[in-house]
Amino acid sequence: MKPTPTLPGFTPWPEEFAQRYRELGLWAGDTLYDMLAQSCEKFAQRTALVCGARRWTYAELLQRVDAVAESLQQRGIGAQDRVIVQMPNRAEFFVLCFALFRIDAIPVLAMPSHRYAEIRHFAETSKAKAWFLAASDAGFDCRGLIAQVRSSAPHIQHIFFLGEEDEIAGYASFGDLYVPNKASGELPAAQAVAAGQVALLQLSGGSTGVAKLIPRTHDDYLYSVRASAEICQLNQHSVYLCVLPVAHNFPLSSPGTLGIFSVGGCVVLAHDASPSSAFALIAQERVTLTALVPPLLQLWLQAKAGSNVDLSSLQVLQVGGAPLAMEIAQRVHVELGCQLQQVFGMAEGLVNYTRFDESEELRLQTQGRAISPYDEIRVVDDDDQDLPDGEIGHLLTRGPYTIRGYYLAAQHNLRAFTEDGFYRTGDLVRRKPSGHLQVAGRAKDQINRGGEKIAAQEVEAHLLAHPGVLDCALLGQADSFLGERSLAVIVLRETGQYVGKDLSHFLYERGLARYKIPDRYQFMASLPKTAVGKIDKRQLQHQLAPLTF
Ligand code: AMP
Ligand code: DBH
Repeated sequence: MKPTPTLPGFTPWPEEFAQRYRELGLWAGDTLYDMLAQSCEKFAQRTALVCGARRWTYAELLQRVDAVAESLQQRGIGAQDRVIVQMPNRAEFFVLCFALFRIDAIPVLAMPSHRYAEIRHFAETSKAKAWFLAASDAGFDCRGLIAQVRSSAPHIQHIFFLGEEDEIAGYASFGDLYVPNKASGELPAAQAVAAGQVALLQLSGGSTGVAKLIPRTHDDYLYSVRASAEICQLNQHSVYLCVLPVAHNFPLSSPGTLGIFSVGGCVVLAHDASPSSAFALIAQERVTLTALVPPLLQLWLQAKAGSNVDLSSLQVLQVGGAPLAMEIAQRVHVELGCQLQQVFGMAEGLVNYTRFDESEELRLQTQGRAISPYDEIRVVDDDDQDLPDGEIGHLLTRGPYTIRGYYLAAQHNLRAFTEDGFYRTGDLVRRKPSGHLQVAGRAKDQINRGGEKIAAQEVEAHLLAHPGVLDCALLGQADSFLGERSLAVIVLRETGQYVGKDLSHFLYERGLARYKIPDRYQFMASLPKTAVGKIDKRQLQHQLAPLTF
């Protein structure tokens, strides 16, 4: 009998649910490493991964994974240790993650865009033992960042860089991991890792304070990946282009790169998100499937017009992460020559897809239906009373791959989940009798900036730390390209003392990721308040309504 989940701070499913999911065969008892190893048995010589000039077969990928697993183990990284993985779209991301799965260590999936404020928080919450990052990301020099994180997170014993020429004195480079530093180490049998254990910590977009960590087990994550691969009809001939940041839940698991690995297909990594790079890779590698957020889709449509690039291999274009306008959805088939699949998902679990055989109306006008017949969906009013189909309400969900609690967040979990374990998504939806959902808005205090989620409270807390700021509120404002941009409404202690640029610079200096820095500022004498003295954002939005970008 394998051990039951042991990571403190992880909320397991109640035993009766876990047992049911196992009996139904949804939780198959394999780890994410087992999945890769199984594909390697069947498809050893097929290409698993294309990254720049590098092309690795499944056998070559697995061999690197095992070498790195051994190296990590010899450096003292082991069962349930947390490791911050902040990697760009490079092959090493997979080598590292599968190696960590192999030794039962837990990647904390940070984004390359994250800076001191975020990394410090992940490090402190997870008590990570190691941190992997790219030495320079788009001109950003990480030396200062490392020094800051080092001093606030002494438990980080290892820092590894990815890069060719970007060795930094005193730190190890990723390449060193291919060479085990001692001869002795033997890996424990892969079967020693229990599939019920936490496999990875995903990030939530957050709606309060700071991003919460999302514990996903091998069993639940792999179920969502395999079921997604089936819905998307993937097979060993599928070629997936990964344009979005590789660690994000959408390109990782819906069905994404892991879905491709589960069927013996090929993952092609785009090193940048520009349409020209993506188009060249699609033509060259005969890509069949990719996933975008709505603003990227708009850039693709623009770039495709008037270009004679060959996208004929592309069968399916998935779009998700943020609301997609009907007018744009309609253009996919006509202008790009492939089928649109809408994906409405969340790193906490539930993922919805439109299916290929559904009517055009469903495919263009809904965000799909849940992966699993065992996903439980409720649409409720403000008092948690169920609403009839067709009415807009709060989406609550529970199921075989939706978490029962954020990691180490007991207080927050009381609000984010119902007593009987439904996750309060914060999304407002309308359900059709067929089970299809239409996203109609959101109740959470979050801004969805082209798929990148910003918790208003997090940015407000940083703004309030500025000595000149008396009061503030971060709002989303409609934007035809990003869907929403952020607007900071500021009350200064002394009128005219600071301008937006000063505040942006302040946030930047505090190490806030760039996408969270407000797009624009509005200065006011005071903010409208509710009866209990909270900022009345609805009223504020109303007052500012005539403003456009
Ligand atoms: P996160 O919790 O950070 O993983 O973000 C998930 C959230 O992104 C969902 O709860 C929605 O608010 C939003 N989202 C994801 N996909 C879509 C979509 N297709 N349409 C509208 N909103 C979406
Ligand atoms: O936005 C998301 O987080 C998201 C979108 C589509 C997601 O997590 C997913 C699919 O799995």
